[in-house]
Amino acid sequence: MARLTKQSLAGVPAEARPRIETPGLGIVHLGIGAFYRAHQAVYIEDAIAEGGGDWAVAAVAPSSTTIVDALRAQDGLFSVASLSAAGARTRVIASIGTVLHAPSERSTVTDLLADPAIRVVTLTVTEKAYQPGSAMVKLLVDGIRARIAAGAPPLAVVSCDNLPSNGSRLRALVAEAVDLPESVTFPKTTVDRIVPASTAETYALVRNALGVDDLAAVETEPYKQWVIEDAFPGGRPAWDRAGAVLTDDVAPWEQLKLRTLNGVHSTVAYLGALAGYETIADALVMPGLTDVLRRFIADEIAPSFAPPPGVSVMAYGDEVLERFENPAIRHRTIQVAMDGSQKLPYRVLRTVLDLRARGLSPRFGALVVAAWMRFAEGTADDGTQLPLNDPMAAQIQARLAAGDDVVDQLLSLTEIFPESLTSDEEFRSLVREWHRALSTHGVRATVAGVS
Ligand code: CS2
Repeated sequence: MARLTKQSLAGVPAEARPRIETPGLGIVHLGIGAFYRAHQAVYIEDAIAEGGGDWAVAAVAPSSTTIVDALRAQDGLFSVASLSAAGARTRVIASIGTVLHAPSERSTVTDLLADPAIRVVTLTVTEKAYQPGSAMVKLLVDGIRARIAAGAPPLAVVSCDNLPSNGSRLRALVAEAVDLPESVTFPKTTVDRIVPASTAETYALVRNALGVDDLAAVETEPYKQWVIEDAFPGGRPAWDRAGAVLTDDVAPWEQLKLRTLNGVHSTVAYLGALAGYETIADALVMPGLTDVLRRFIADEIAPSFAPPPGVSVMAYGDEVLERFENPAIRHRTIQVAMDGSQKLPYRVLRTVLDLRARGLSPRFGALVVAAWMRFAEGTADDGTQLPLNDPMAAQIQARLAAGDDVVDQLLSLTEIFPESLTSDEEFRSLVREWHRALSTHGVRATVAGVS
């Protein structure tokens, strides 16, 4: 079967064709994973369709060559299938203008980062890349240095990863190595769309819908959201006309999303994987689980922060649970469970800390921590092995090997657990109780027995 290309596009059903002709470049993006393709790439396409402008993307892969090869063979085109019980809608996206591989084309990337035509840089590089000296930070630093040498035309550098104050965090990492001029800003954003890793089924579904093969296709849910701090000194695509929220204050949205959606996602991932469920949607049928999640949201997540004006955390939480139940999205529990050492602090431990500061008991927060510990131990309730895919896997395994008390051993990982939590005896004993229940009775009985 023919591949998706500019030429084969004529044979693709009209309603699935791109909304735009790819314009000139205006954005460099680092990290071309499935999430990027189903989220920002779509917002950019829609913003160009609504408001015009030279805002096509130079998409840079930090390591993988597979995606580079796939997109190059397709003139940068790829498709996004949004799936729900009501059916699928597939559309081809044309907002990527060129594709680069950072390790082998580094100087092309740094030249582009210095090019005045580029006015926005976006990043989806996952939590673990936000470390001093990471390849991503070095690349940005070199690019921004070159840009300063070229007269520092205005630039906005936009982190689209699930971290609190992502823009400030990225600015701090870059500022360690370079004196940042005022013409370079780091707007904060909150991104949201559930995008599982593509599988053979994704490619088959898209082949059926388009009549051509697309090896860069992604599947996702119909929902998407993007809240962006409006600080773009060199201009930006008309994202507001593409459904994004442009605001002065991203923080309440970020807390809402990280603590509710991501916090609950991780909870379902650990409990679900331990109980033997393959996907998030499958795990939600576990008797008693949605009651536990609703109580976690009502008793602990909602009181831990001030939501955006007019937003009810409970209503948002119910919408999140409905999204997780989408039967057409096969998001694997072990995919969401990966990198727990990087995710738990922002998704769950901040909620726990804020509750403790208010003198409230973090009962369900402790359950998530205990479930993560059981997951890290590597064996599901039915004896199946669970993969510990985590940049701290070696340290976690070393602690588990160092002593019999799993809770004490893992709570002593200071990169994950702040001192105020490890010295909190009430928290420790809550984690210990849940860990004992999960180890002795398993997840299903523990969840069903929550009163
Ligand atoms: C998920 C997120 O994999 C994970 O850890 O919680 O990728 C989640 O699907 C997105 O943040 C949704 O916007």
